[in-house]
Amino acid sequence: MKSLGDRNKDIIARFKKMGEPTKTHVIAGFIVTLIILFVVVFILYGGESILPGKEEITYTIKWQEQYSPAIQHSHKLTQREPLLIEDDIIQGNLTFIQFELTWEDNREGIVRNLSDQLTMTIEPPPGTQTKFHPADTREGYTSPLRITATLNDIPSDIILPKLGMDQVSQKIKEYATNNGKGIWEVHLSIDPRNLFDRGNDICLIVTYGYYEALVGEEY
Ligand SMILES: [Ca+2]
Ligand SMILES: [Ca+2]
Repeated sequence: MKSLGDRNKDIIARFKKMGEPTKTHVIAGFIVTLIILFVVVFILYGGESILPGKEEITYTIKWQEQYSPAIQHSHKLTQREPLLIEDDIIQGNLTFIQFELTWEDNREGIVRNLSDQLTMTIEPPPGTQTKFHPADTREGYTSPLRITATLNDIPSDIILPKLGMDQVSQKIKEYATNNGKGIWEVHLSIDPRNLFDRGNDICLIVTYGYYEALVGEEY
């Protein structure tokens, strides 16, 4: 009986004796077998051990400011009946909210400072951290009257190397804020300032901005 070493020597000796075309066939067959083996391993193990893993993805979070469609309120405002307009803002991550009051005096006085005088006062939802520009109470003779409340700053972009999508979602939640969310009250009153003028038609336009996360990935 031949030993394993002797058998290997026989195989090598036979390979040496082969003609060149036969040698090429043997090598080609060996390469094809290797490729088939590789494909089988890839299918069996889902390629996870061969391709870059999830942990090698770098996620980036960029924040983009979006703007709401205008909310419009049209009303008749009289001296006898001041108005209270309420807007329930359900959007989170607010950057600002703006109130713009416009009107055209139906009985304009000859003297400019006898035109209708309108007063707008804004009451934010309880506990809101905000700054008003120019102020939360605003009086004026000329249209429009505009008050802007600034709310939350847009966060800086974030780079998250080697983290899963779950942790990215968690990070986005950490930057979410409800500051400014809720019912905003707008108190309106008018002084027509001439005898036969009872008040005026007014239009209040409310708009707000908010930030949203844009997630990108790099390998
Ligand atoms: Ca008027
Ligand atoms: Ca008037």
